[in-house]
Amino acid sequence: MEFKKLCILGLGYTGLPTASTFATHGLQVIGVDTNPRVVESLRNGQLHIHEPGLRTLVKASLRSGNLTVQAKPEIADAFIIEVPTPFFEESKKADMSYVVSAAESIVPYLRHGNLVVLESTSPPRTTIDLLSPILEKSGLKAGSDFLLAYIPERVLPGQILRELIENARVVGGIDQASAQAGRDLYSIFVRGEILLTDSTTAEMVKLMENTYRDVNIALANEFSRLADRFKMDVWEAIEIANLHPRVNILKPGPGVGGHCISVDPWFLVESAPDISSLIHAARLVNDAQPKFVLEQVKQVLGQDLQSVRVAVLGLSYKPDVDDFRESPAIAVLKLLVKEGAQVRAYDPYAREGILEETFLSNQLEEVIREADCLINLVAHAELRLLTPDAVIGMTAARKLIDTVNVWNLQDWQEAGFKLYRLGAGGS
Ligand code: SAJ
Repeated sequence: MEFKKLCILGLGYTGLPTASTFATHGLQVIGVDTNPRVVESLRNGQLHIHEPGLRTLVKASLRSGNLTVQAKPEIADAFIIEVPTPFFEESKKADMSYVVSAAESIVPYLRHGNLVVLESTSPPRTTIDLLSPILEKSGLKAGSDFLLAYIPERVLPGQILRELIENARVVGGIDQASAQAGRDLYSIFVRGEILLTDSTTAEMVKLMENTYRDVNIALANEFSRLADRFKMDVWEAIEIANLHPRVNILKPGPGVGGHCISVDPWFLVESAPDISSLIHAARLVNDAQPKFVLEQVKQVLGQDLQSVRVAVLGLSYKPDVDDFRESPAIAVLKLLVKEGAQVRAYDPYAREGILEETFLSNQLEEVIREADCLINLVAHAELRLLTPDAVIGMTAARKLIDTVNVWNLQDWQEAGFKLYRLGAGGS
C-alpha cells in the first residue's frame, strides 16, 4: 500500500518524533494536538519537550512544509493515534479517555481504504474491543472497509530518534491486510526488523516488555533491601553475579518512574487480577522503594528529620531526561517534606510546574550551601561528575547519600566525606 498523507494524533514524546520522522522521509504529515499551547509553540518552532536531536528534526520538517500542526484531523491515507494512556491513581485502571476522544475525532474523516494505527500502550484487546467499535461509527467496517493495526512504540526516552529507526517493530493487524499495510507504512523509515502478528499479541508484547523490566527492577530493589539487612554491598554482589552467563540483574534505585514501566504492568493486573500476582507484587515493591530511601535518610541523620536540611539532587524519573512523570525522586522529596525536613532541590532539567516553587532552585550551589546532607536520586551526567573538590567549595555538609551508586566511595571518603550508598549495608 502507498501512503502520501498521514494524520498523527498526539504530539508528545513519541508522536512528535514519529510525525517529524515521517515528514523528513517525504510524507505529508498533519500533526494534531488538542492542547492549543502545544500547537501554538510548535508553530513558532518551539518544543514543549526535551529530546536530543528533536528540535533540529522538527524544525526541518516544519520548514520543508511536510509537517503542519493543527488542532483537528483532516482527510488522510492513514491515521496514527499516539495519545497518552495514563492510569487512575486510586483504582490503578487505565484511563482510555484520550484514546477514545482521538478515535472519535477521526470518525468524520475516515474513508474507504484508510489505515488506522494505535501506538499508545493499552490493555489487551483494546484495538478490537474499544477502538474498532468507535471507528465503525463512521459506517465503515473494520477489515473490509478500512484497515486497523496496533503498532506499539518501543523507544527509550533520551534515545528516541535513533531507536525509532533502528528498533525492531511489531505490527499487530486485526487481519492480514491490516498487518501488511502497517508494515508498508513503517518500513518507510524503520531499519529494524518488522514482525507481523495480530493486534492482541502486539498489545501483549508491549506490556510484557515493560512488565519484564519492572519485575526485574523489583528484584534488584529487593536484593538491595536484603543487602542492607545482611550488611553487605549489593552493587558488588550484582557485579559478581552478572558474570554468570545466564544472569543479568538490573540496578536498584529509589524506585521506578516514568510514564511506561511504572504504569503498564497495572494494565495486566487490571485485566486479569486473579492470575497476575507476581506482576502486582513487583509493582508494590517498586512503589515502596521511596519509603526505603526515607528510612535510610533517617538512619543516617537520626529518626527525627524535623528541621534537618536536606539537599535533593535529581528529580526526573531517570538520568538525562526532562520527564518528571511518576518520578520516584519526587516521591522521596515529598516523604522528606512530610517528615518535617527542610528540603531544597536541584535538577538540571527542572522547569516551572514540576514541583512547588519554594523547593526548587536552578542553582546547584544554592541548594547545597546550607544543607546538612546531600541526597542523590538521579544519575544525571552533571551529578555523576560532581567532584569532592567542587562540593567542598560549595558547602560545609559532609554527609552524602547516593541512591544510584554513581559516586566513588574511596574518592569521597579520602576527601573527608561520609558517603552512604543505597544497598551497601549501611556504609
Ligand atoms: N530503572 C531502575 N533500574 C534499572 C533500570 C531502570 O531503577 O536497572 C528505573 C529508571 O530509573 C526509571 C524506570 O526504571 O525510573 C524506567 O526507566 P527505563 O530506562 O527502564 O525505561 P523507560 O520507562 O524510560 O522506557 C521503557 C523502555 N522499555 C524497556 O526497556 C522494556 C522503552 O523501550 C519503552 O518504549 C518505554 O518504556 C515505553 O514507552 O513504554
